[in-house]
Amino acid sequence: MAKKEPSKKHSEVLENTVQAFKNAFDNHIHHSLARDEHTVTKHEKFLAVAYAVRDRLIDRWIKTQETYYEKDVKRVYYLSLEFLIGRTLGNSVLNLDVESAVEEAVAELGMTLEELREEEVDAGLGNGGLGRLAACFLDSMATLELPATGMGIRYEYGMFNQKIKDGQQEELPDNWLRLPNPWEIARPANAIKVPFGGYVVTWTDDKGKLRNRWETKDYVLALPYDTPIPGYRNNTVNNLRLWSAQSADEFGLAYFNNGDYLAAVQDMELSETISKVLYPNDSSVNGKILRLRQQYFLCAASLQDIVRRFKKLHDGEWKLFPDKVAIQLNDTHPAISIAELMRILLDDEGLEWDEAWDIVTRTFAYTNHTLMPEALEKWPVSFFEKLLPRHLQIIYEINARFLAKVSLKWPGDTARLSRMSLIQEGGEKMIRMAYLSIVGSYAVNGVAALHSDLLKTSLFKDFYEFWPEKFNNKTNGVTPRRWVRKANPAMSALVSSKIGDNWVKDFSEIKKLEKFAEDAKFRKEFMAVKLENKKRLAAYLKQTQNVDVNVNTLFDIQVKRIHEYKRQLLNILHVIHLYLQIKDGKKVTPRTVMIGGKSAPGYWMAKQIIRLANAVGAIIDSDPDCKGKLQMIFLENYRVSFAEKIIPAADLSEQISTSGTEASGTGNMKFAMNGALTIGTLDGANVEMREEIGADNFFLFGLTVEEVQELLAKGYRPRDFYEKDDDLRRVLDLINSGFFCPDHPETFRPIVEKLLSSDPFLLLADFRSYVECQEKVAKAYADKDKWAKMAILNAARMGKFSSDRTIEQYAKEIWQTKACPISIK
Ligand code: OX2
Repeated sequence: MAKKEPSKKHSEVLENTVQAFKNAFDNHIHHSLARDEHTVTKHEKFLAVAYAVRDRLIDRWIKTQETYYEKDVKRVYYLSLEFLIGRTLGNSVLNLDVESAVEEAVAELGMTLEELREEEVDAGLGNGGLGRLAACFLDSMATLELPATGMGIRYEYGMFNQKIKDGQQEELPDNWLRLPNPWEIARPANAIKVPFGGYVVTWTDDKGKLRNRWETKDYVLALPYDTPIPGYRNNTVNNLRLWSAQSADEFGLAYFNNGDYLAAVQDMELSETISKVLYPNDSSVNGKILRLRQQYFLCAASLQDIVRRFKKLHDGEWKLFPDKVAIQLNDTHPAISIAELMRILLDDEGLEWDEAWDIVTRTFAYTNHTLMPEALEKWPVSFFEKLLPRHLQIIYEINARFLAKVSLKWPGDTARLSRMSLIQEGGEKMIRMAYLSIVGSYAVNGVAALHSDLLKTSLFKDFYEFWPEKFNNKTNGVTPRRWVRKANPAMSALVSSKIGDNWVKDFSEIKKLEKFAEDAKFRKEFMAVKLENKKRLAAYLKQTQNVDVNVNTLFDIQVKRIHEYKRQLLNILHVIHLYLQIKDGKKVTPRTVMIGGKSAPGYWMAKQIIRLANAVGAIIDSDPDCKGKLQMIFLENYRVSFAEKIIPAADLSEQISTSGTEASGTGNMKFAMNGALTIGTLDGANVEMREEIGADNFFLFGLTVEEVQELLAKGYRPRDFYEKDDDLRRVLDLINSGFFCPDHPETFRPIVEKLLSSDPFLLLADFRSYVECQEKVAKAYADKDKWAKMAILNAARMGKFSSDRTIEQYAKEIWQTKACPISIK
């Protein structure tokens, strides 16, 4: 018998030459996709390229995970119900530094990389800012070589696709996994059992101590799917672990044994619905029990996984846990983790309460993303009784101990006790998830300076008085790799030709561009790039929505979720005002106003706003007087890959929320980085952007937070503004007259009625200031050269808003984690 070859450890990494990529495409077309050159489809070519790139990621991924393990580093786990990744191919190719090799090799397939990129479907596992922030953070954590893992849910259906039919939003399911997802690797061997329901058993251990145990027969399996997350031009490849729900074997077995086959299969389906669909609500809660199941499913699977990894190196050394693990809660959605870790430490590991609580409160940190009351999660106690009885006990105990401490500090202050209780009494008893998050975490942060201050003075005032040291700010950021380098290749090339390309890694270097604002030739080049980007968007709009836009007009863009507080309606009121100006024969600066974004399916008013935008757009379109002067377009199905085309083409970015309502905003940052000027209020991160960019290069309008609060306190009467402002009155009267919907003239009356009666977001109070500010914008745009200067200064002064800066602060000030460089040799 032939002697067995000694097994070779697979440690060599694949080559990145053009030839190596060509061979890899060939190989994947044949062996992974079972196609030949005659039968391979465009999409399969994309898959072959993606597999070839993935192979290279995997080499580094394995090495990264090995190194973390060998060095026994402190790890960060970023827990989030949403990761809005978008497409991956372009980003991976960029970060791996194989752009030119892949580009050249792809030519062999008769395609360009750009064409192939269009084949990829977005991974739309998030609603908006919160989910996209998580995706930017993954990119930054890998780029900064931090030992970090993202954990979330692998929804079978992501954010719905928006169709505009007869001017109204329709939702279509996003069946993104119908086509194979080349980036993920299933790990069924690492599946985890997640219990639900059942009851709590109290028992006595051999030392005579009373202990608790959660018992149930109801389990769901959590299957991990891993996606590699490469850093920018280092060897780090971190992991994004998404859990998919599958029925646990034993679950259906009883039925199978009883011979009721169909009932068994039905029950299996029930458990699999947990990861079926993303709840499409941004900044508002959904009180459905399935959503609570999703949340616990993520928490239970993630915590078991985290604990298992810790025990591999440190079994029994529980005191070490906070030195090896930091868990960041992306809003309160994964807050049950706090109770889950307590349950594991108390019931499974046998720790005492004080020991366990000390570990928990040195492990978790919580990020708050909103002040909006409708987004503050509260779960009925009855849901917990049904689904998570042991966690309910634990939360009661946490609450009792916490309130005892509060009452020591403020004896007899019962009002404060009931305000601060984790349990809201009066009416149906509810668990306040934000309070659980604060009590169970060692750090609590807001996402922009203003927002973090408002947390301390309003929403969490009592908690701030009790634990001032827990509260801190981490101003959001976005990754310059995706949002400048990838989305805007032409501007990136121009910038790099002047200041080198290290800004992609160290975005503070973008400041070097400032001096070129004074260079007339550069200004021309910069605006030529903008024009190219506008043409690229125009071509895409023609192809997808069959609309013609004039690229020589001011591109005035507002893209984000549709929400009353974001005030798309104020934007529309201004457009109607411009329309009336044109009808009066006044001269206007030619503009193309674009509004895009999804409404939550059940949010009636947001849907009316979409409808109004489309109706006004259609009237303007049909009016020859407006030709070449004014156009309004609703951008259908706004999503990450669309944003990458829209944002580089903008001249003006609309960031017009009522002061005090938008926690940060991140779209605002993406626009400014790409050389758009902002018209905005002093809200969220706009405040800090304006500080950096300079007041002269920012179009500010509207009431400040203090003025808003004052106006509301003295009794806001929107009708007063209507009565004293002729332009405003004309606009509202025109809507009310049915002009924009002649067949059903009553359609938009509820919008006007709400504005005149309550107007909770103060559109009427800010209208005059907004219109005047827009006049300044129009004037400024007429002076092309001056505008170019301002645009360059905007791009050049956005260094602070890289998510690398944000993540550096999280790592240093919250997580206490350090970079762990990876060597592939
Ligand atoms: C969003 C906030 O509305 C937005 O202001 C912020 O920029 C983003 O989170 C990232 O921090 N759901 N989405 C948000 O908050 C919640 C809750």
